[in-house]
Amino acid sequence: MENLRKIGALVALCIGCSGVQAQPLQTRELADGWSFRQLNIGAWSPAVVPGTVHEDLLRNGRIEDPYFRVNERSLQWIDKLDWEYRTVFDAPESVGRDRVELCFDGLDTYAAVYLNGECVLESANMFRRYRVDVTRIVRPAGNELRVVFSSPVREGLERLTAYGIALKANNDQSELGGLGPVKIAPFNRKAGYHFGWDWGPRLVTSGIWRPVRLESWGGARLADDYVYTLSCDERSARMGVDVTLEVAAAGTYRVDVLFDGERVARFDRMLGEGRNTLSSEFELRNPRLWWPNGAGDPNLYRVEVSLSRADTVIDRRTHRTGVRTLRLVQRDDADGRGRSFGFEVNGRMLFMKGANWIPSDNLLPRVTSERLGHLVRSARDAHMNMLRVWGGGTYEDDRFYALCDSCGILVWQDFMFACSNLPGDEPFLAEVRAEAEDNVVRLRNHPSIALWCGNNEIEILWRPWNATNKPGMKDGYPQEQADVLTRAYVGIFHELLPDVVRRLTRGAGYWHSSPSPGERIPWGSVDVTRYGDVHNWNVWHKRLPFEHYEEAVPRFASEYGFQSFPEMATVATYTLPEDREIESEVMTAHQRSKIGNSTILEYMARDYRVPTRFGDILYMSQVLQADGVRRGIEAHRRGMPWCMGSLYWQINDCWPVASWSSIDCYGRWKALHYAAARAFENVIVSPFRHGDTLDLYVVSDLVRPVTGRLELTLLDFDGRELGSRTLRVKAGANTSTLVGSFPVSELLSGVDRTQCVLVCRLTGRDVDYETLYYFDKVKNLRLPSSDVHFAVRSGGEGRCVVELSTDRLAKSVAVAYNGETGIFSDNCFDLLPGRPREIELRTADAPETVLRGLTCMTIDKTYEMEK
Ligand code: BMA
Repeated sequence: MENLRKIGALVALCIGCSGVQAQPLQTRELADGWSFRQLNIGAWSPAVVPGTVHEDLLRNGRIEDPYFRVNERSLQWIDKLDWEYRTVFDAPESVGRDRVELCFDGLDTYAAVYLNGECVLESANMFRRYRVDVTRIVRPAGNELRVVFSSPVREGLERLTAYGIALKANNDQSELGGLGPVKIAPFNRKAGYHFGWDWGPRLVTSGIWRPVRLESWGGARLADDYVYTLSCDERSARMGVDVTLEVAAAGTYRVDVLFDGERVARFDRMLGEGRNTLSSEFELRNPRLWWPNGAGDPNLYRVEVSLSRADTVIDRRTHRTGVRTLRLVQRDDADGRGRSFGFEVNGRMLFMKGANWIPSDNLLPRVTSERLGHLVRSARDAHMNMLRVWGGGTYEDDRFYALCDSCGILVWQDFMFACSNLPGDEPFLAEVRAEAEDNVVRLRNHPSIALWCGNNEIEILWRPWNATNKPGMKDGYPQEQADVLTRAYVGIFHELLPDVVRRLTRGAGYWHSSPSPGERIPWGSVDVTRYGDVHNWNVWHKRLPFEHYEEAVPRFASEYGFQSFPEMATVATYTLPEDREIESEVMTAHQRSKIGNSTILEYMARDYRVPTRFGDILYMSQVLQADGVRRGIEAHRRGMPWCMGSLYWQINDCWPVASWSSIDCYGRWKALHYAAARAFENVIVSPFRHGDTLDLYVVSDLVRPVTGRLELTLLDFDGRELGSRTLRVKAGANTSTLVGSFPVSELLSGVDRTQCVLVCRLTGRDVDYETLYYFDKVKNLRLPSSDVHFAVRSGGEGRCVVELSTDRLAKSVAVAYNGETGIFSDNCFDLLPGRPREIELRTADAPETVLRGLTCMTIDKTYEMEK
């Protein structure tokens, strides 16, 4: 279908006495009529743009689903070949225009573009947008557009040879890719995870992965506008706006800037050919500030910029932005032994609650707006206010940041570098510079962007400021090569990238690496829990118990986490029944951490018991992950204001796999996501035991103190009350407060600790929160056999309400509808006798149908199997 969009409803007009032809810019999406084939070989097959070679092969029935069983292994030939795409299009609107441009929002990765046989672009960076002047070449009809992709593997190998120094990239699964030990990922400006990761397959894609279009314009066009907050409070805001025009024909132009429908700037200027930037400031009275989720509303304003010539609007840009100030605050501690690390929004320090974000598919164009929307809304619904877009993936689509803007989710934005050292030759640096400029400009209007961060884990691996080569990635390099690579590191992360952020934003924050104790602080020279941000992998990679989270509370936890398997409904999509053993070939192909299964089982044996049935192991792994990561979240929040952020690794998946995610690749919430939603509420009660003492904390992110009653009730597993006490509580605003401390023996007063639970419930003006505390590990509890009962009623259009009740304590109840667990409003919680609970299910099915399809898992059921 032809898609011709006219900017403004106007046709070409000849206005007044100026005699100037003013025509609106016209955009033609080039999404149709594409076909593809291996370069110069065989017949053309239909293709979809945006897309990738892998998707087109799949759609044409030439390969099998790469995510099914071990199919990935037999698809490694695709990245060794060259491919070509072509389409033919008409462009009558281009006739007589000053400028016609071919615009690519993303080419993955090594592409040569030919229009009517002429090479108009050669690209080598999937993260950049390209705009090519084709005025001379385009015709009114029958244009042939051809894009040739050369093998990213061959290109990577050529770059490695030219550079002459091998680079380390542990996550590059080169063996699987048929390259033996040779790592090429760091030489390409292409998503690192495409080469494999410890949660992802190796599928090295090529393709026109983002939209392509033709823009025809006369006179000038709006290249960009940047609207920013200089200062603001509830009474007024001082704003700035920079509008950049691309002028093809010198002349007089008018630019109007509308903010929330009101004109806030008008420029009437005589402009010369080339780029022109016009700047202005304006005031807003009583602005509705943009607040992160939980701190207020994420208010957005509509910005409209129009460009006119001779009274005709020839180009228009609209978007939404927010009014807010944001600072990364780092202050030296009074004792000189540390430095704070926290985010201040609109003058208020906010605790960052959230997770790390990876790309949502290996075949990126498959990530629909629905999938993105579901994930970002799931972050919001779990009371998160920050996502970290991790450096081994991609700079996300505009849609993602728009969703974050409207959900109040701040974005810690890594530049796309992760876990490898990097070349520092001029062509590479030129790509990095262009990519950084392009993405900073593309994303800087989003109020959600909180911080630009140079890279993921390269500083900690490379240790540029440490005198010796050990320990670290430098190991094995002769000194002169190590010096070259250190120079490359410093050049990119301490010069080039901060310079781009400084030049192209009004004061956006830059942090050179995550994790880092701070600018040029050698690793090992300070206690990292006192400085900067921390990736705490002592739990999991070093197998320390979950209690370690409580002992090592950092200033900002930007990564920590634990794996689980996806639920059975997800496992069923990539396995056959005979694969359903966790050590089967197929299950291990969907478990990319070499220590994955053994680590899960080791921790499971410590705190729970390892069930024998496959489905029970999947379930138990989720219960374990939820409990472990929740402990981390609560430890970080109790550590407020010393600690000001807790981002677990990781919220999403890129394919069906065992991983650290809290939502699987089909959008199903794991037990962790439900647990995170409870642990990230604005006000929580958090019990913490040390020795024979149980401390009770109230952690609050609210602006005013919390006053209320904290009821502590000891119950046995049949629901009988064994004791209770009530505390009047006053907890500080925006901090963590110890509200009570009790000897465990006093709380238990003779009751067997394996047969009771302490219900801690805080009620008050802004709060109604309940949490349960057990006095022993779950494996030691004498869990009774529970009998969970369901009742279902309609919850209005498209929803059912499921009421759960039980006769005895039901631990970690995971309700499933037609075998699916991660689709309820809440799930995987402990259910107490006499305390029914309601959860919601989005479904068009009738309540009676839903009732018939409900089942549930509980810990006691998995234990019973072993009896
Ligand atoms: C972190 C991440 C990823 C990795 C994860 C789990 O450090 O940055 O590299 O997937 O650990 O190992």
